[in-house]
Amino acid sequence: MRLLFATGNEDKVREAREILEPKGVKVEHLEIDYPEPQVDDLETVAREGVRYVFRKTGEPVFVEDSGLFVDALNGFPGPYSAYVHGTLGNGGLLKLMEGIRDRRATFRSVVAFCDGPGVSVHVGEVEGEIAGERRGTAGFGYDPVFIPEGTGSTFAEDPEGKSAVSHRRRALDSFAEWMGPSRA
Ligand code: ITT
Repeated sequence: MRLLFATGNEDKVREAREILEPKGVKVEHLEIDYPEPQVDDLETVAREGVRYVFRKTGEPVFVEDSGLFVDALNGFPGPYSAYVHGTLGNGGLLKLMEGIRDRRATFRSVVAFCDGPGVSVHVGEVEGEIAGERRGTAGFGYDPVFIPEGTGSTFAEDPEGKSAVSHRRRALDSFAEWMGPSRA
């Protein structure tokens, strides 16, 4: 089965392919900008985004909205993660965390799929902490500063580990399971 993935982020497409193609789902990148309402939950952004894209294409399509929620910052940057990464970057996040001992954070991914009137939503999360400094060169975005629980390595130092436990892996596994062998 072939599915469109509407995103402006090539790295997300690469990871979605690694996760879905072994399950028989061919992921095709649809580069399209969809309006992202400035609301504070990822699910609304993903639901509205996928409806917008489905209206345009008429083809089965999914989008994914993700965010990094830092406990000590009351969940910031959360739904504003893309903006914050683009403006402050990882250096800015580390600066905000200076002197903070509680470094717990959660990466969350919301995948929304539409192939008709309804939208199905699948959520994945991974808990971890914000590193003291940038480490590693793989991946993208916040990967050099996020250490998943139970390992000492950032996502950027351990891309295989990332692929096994990431928020995107968990959301897409749940999506693939929902699709089942008959759809996939
Ligand atoms: P879309 O076009 O799909 O929206 P985007 O890059 O704007 O692509 P998001 O709004 O979902 O995506 O991104 C939230 C931010 O979190 C953005 O800065 C990403 O780089 C970052 N991010 C998302 N997933 C990540 C991951 O697996 N590792 C590191 N950073 C990630």
